[in-house]
Amino acid sequence: MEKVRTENVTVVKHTGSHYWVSPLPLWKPVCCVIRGKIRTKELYTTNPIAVGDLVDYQPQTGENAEGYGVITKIHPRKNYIIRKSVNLSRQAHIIAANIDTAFLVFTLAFPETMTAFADRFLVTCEAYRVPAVIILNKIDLMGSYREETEIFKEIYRGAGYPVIETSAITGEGIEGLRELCRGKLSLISGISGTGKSSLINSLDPSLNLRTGDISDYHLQGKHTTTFYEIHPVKSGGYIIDTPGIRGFGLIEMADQELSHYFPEMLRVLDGCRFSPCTHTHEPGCAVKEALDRGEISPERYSSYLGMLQEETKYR
Ligand SMILES: Nc1nc2c(ncn2[C@@H]2O[C@H](COP(=O)(O)OP(=O)(O)OP(=O)(O)O)[C@@H](O)[C@H]2O)c(=O)[nH]1
Ligand SMILES: [Mg+2]
Ligand SMILES: [Zn+2]
Repeated sequence: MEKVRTENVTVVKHTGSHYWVSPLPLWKPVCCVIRGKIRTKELYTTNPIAVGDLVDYQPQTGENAEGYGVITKIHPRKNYIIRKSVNLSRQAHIIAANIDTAFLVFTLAFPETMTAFADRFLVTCEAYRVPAVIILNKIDLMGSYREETEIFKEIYRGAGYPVIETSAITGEGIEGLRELCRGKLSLISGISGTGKSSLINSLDPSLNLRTGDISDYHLQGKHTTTFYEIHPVKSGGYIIDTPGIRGFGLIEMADQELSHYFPEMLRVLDGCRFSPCTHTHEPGCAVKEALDRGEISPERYSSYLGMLQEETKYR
């Protein structure tokens, strides 16, 4: 039998205590567990290992052991996306590691999914140097939200983020998405029911991922996708499908640091008279001047203020 690589393999699926790992591009998942202590720098995370992580494992030997292994080492991460749970434990959860692009899926047909969530997610992407792309999905339903759609696009393109529009139903925008995914490991994230799994199915129908029934989404806690899992896409690239997230808690960061994760603020903040500047009450603040000139959107600025307050409150 041909020997399959056991070092530097990618974690392709995470379910509770099990991690499926596979050498890429060869697709041959092996089911692994962690035994003993795995050294990671992050403290207080609910998961020491996440999809996208590169690990070494020891294949199990003996009867019926084929296809099983024990993870022995985790390699340093290029980047990762982490969120704090919004409940009292404030425990952190690593969503995925070593990703090239983070897609954030929105749909204005569910107006609740708007900017506060987007901005928290985007700040985390900036803090961990993950390029983010916003997807406005279900544009086939956007007829009655045309104005909101235009405003939304203006805010995020103005902040410096690509915004693409798609429909998993009509296929609009799917070719563009396909090009962005080719040759990359992409994360697809967003609240439940925005169409993440449907979009991946549009890219590669042979994956046949389970998608939700729209009428169920009014029930609280409904999540169709329940695992973090990497899927190889036929036209090239790998996509991580994720369960919908309801709230996105920011990891602690210093007040002075936060504005560095708003690209439109980072562009101008060297011009602030005071350094560090919180861009709230300080005179000669270049961020507030840019806000007055309309170069920074009031929505994004007020999101920034909200995060500042929240961070202070939890400290
Ligand atoms: N009209 C329309 N419906 C869509 C589109 N994309 C997805 N849907 C529908 O939205 C519902 C939810 O789609 P899913 O792909 O399961 O959503 P999800 O984001 O993966 O949801 P979770 O796995 O729970 O996080 C399904 O009924 C889809 O058919 C779209 O572009 N247009
Ligand atoms: Mg899904
Ligand atoms: Zn300032």
